[in-house]
Amino acid sequence: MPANLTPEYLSAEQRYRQATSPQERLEALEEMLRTVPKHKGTEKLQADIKRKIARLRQEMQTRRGGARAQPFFHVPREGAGQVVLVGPPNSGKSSLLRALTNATPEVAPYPMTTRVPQPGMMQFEDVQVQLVDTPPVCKEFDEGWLYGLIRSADAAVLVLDASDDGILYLEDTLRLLPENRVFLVAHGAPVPDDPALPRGAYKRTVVVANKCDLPGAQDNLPVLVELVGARLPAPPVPVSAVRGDGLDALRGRIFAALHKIRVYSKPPGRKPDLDTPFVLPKGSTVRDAAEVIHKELAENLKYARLWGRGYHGQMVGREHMLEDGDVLELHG
Ligand SMILES: Nc1nc2c(ncn2[C@@H]2O[C@H](COP(=O)(O)OP(=O)(O)OP(=O)(O)O)[C@@H](O)[C@H]2O)c(=O)[nH]1
Ligand SMILES: [Mg+2]
Repeated sequence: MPANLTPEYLSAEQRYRQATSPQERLEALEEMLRTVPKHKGTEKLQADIKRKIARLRQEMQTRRGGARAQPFFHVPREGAGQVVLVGPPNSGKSSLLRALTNATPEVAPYPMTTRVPQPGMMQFEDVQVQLVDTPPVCKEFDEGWLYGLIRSADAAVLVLDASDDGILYLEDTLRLLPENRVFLVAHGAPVPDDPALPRGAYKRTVVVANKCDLPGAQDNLPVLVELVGARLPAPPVPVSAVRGDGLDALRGRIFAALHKIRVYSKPPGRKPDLDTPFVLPKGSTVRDAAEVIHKELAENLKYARLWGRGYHGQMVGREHMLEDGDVLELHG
């Protein structure tokens, strides 16, 4: 037992020993983790506390759930699209939700913190994207709704811990996802259209290696890639939820994974409304946009004028394919 434990720590430890309910034990353990001096000499002790917390949370969950209770969570879509944050335990999914949105999910230095999904809205330029923090994908968290939630999302962010040299959890994650019919594909990739698979099982995915601010991360990341790189949908992009590295670029990548475009409407003779884009699937045509912008007009649309990449008000037909950022003036 390290000698320099503080009185706060010792009293938390005493409370832990005298606790009469799992909730009390959990609170005492969390207090112990907060107050234990953080240095080399206490590393084993810290790890031991974290293990106890993880195990206790697991037990409490099982007890609450019971044999018949089938928890189920569904998150209604909002904004330009729904993107799930998935990954092994403790990789920083909740921290990323905190960093990218106004949501404040619980963050803690041990695995199995998140037990229910939590959404938050991420601003990217002039659109809002819904991010959903989820429980870890690991065999300890065994609730089928998690995979249903991932399958029904529009895209995913796979959050890895760049500083973690133990990949056992990650191995589990990469095995469990396909076992539960979730197939992660690169975010620019065409989604395979296999009728044998349930709809939406392929998820365009941005892979991030979080915690790149930690000293070990730089050396560890290439090792991680060496070990599991072939099974990742894309090379991991280093980010830090805590320090903010790479987060601006990440917002753009997440929007790109949605495969959507923004189209702005310009009423004839007036200025375009550049504040509120219409968000449409990539590949949408002038006709598709008209359906959304002005349904009645869409039916007898004569022509449209376009401003955007390479266009300066030229006339385009109904089948003209639009691009992100196009400004459209509809004429009926
Ligand atoms: N240094 C550093 N620590 C981080 C970073 N992101 C998260 N952490 C820490 O990693 C631990 C786990 O973070 P969480 O956000 O709770 O991880 P999670 O993936 O949501 O964990 P579960 O809900 O248990 O699956 C906490 O101690 C965080 O403070 C980061 O970018 N840098
Ligand atoms: Mg979490």
